[in-house]
Amino acid sequence: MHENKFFWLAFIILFHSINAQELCINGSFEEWASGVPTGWQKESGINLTQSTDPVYHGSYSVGLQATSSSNSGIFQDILVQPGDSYVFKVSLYGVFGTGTEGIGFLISWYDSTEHFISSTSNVYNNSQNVWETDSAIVKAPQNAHFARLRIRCYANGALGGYCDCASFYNVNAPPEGSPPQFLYITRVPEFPLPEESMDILACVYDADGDLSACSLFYSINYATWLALSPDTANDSSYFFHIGGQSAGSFVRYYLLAADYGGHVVYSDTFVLQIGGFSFTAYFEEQDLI
Ligand SMILES: [Ca+2]
Ligand SMILES: [Ca+2]
Repeated sequence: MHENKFFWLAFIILFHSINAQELCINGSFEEWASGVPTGWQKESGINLTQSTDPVYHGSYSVGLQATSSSNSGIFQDILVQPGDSYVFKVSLYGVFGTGTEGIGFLISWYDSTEHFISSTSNVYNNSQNVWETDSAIVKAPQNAHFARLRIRCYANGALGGYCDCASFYNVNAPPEGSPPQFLYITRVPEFPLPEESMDILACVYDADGDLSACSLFYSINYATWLALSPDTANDSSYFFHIGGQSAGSFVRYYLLAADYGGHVVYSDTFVLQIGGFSFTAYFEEQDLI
């Protein structure tokens, strides 16, 4: 047990020097060995499943099923700086219930002699059968040496739910993550007739799976830009509808995609003239569509 722990602490220090921001190992639960996600340890009284549905990010999440009325789950130990503040963030998908009938997480602090210091309060899922991302900002006690990140099932003797995308970082060094990218943007019809509406389809990819929004801005005849929310969104495809315009009108539009990591990216601006002879798209940024 101790050997295992110090192996991971050493690994975390190595990992930390490569990637200075994200401190949690295998937070997306993509790597597994012997039925347990790599980097995590399993408590007694819990059955884990390497789930492919539901999944918030990547190919797998972890299902937590308590075998009794005792709260139990998985944990990972991470070295901390005493007095520093950290964010612990986990995506939860509760299936049995909410609060103490579902799943959740907390942190227990330990000193350098591995003695328990204190625990934070629990954070539970508060919705059911849908992914939610919950977070806690916590301060490491002055005598803290490591944080034990704990994700647990609170439902009694039941499958409480699934978790994915666990993240732990110092508030002064948040992970950079990856920005969303527009894979393609298409317009149907490509050349709308006067008073004929058009549909814009945008396909957006975000490597770390934390896309939060995609919206479209358009302007008719160089008037004020108007924001449009998608009519429908299906996975990473977003559909927008711009109403018909009179002959000769100039329609301009661009799209915005944002993620929970604070990234905001813009597409190029597309320009067309309704029923006109010339149709143009121009590019404001070379590295975008
Ligand atoms: Ca995952
Ligand atoms: Ca992202």
